[in-house]
Amino acid sequence: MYPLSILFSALLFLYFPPAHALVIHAVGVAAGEDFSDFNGSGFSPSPTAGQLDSDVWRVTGLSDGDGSFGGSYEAGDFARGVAYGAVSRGGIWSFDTASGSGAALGVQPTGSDFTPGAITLRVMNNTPSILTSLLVEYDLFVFNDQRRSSFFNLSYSGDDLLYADVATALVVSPETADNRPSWVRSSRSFTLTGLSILGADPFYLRWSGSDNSTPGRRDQFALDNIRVTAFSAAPVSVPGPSSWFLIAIGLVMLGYQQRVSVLR
Ligand SMILES: [Ca+2]
Ligand SMILES: [Ca+2]
Ligand SMILES: [Ca+2]
Repeated sequence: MYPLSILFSALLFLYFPPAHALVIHAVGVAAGEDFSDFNGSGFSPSPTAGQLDSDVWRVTGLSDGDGSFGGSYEAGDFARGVAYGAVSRGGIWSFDTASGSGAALGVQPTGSDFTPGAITLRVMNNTPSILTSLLVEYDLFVFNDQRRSSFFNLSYSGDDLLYADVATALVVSPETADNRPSWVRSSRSFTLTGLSILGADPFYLRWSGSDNSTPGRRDQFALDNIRVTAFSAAPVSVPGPSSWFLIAIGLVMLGYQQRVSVLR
């Protein structure tokens, strides 16, 4: 059945150009985001300099509301601006994790912001291939300047409804605040397997966070250098016995219907 699926995907791809997303243009070639232009001025479907594309990025769980794909969120919690890291206002920041050269997509959780919350990245398969695995790489930065511990996790979904956790991606910030806080980077790399992403289909990566302990104010987190590389292992095959059986049933049903309509 694979050749038919590939043909169908290719037709979809030709007739429905993919929506805005982090676009995977070719198998084996990384698509990415390094936030180098992001200055914390919010999200828009037609982003101006310094904003992120809301067709690609969605933030939920802020006291100013939940973002949605394609919406405009250019003030308040969604647009906190640029800072080094030691902030207290809750929301989305451009954190300079490398003292002058490291804009990253950051969050300051508070009691009403990002507790819990999620940052979702929409990825689009713009290849004619069925993608069967994704290599997801990113840097996660933690600024442990407060005495509460928070967690940051990764999950993924094909329909933006049911998400599967990447259990090994869980990061928990230390409870005891650092004496001289600075950004601590961990480079993460995960291969998601068993996928079946057709051409022109979206796929979702979601970073979620919330409290891990109480009490106290909350540490800051930031995402950077995101890379998504897709692979396709779709074998070329002929229909198997069960498929032939279904096709035969279909032909019999078709014949029966035609016979019934002739008799009428
Ligand atoms: Ca960056
Ligand atoms: Ca808020
Ligand atoms: Ca802490």
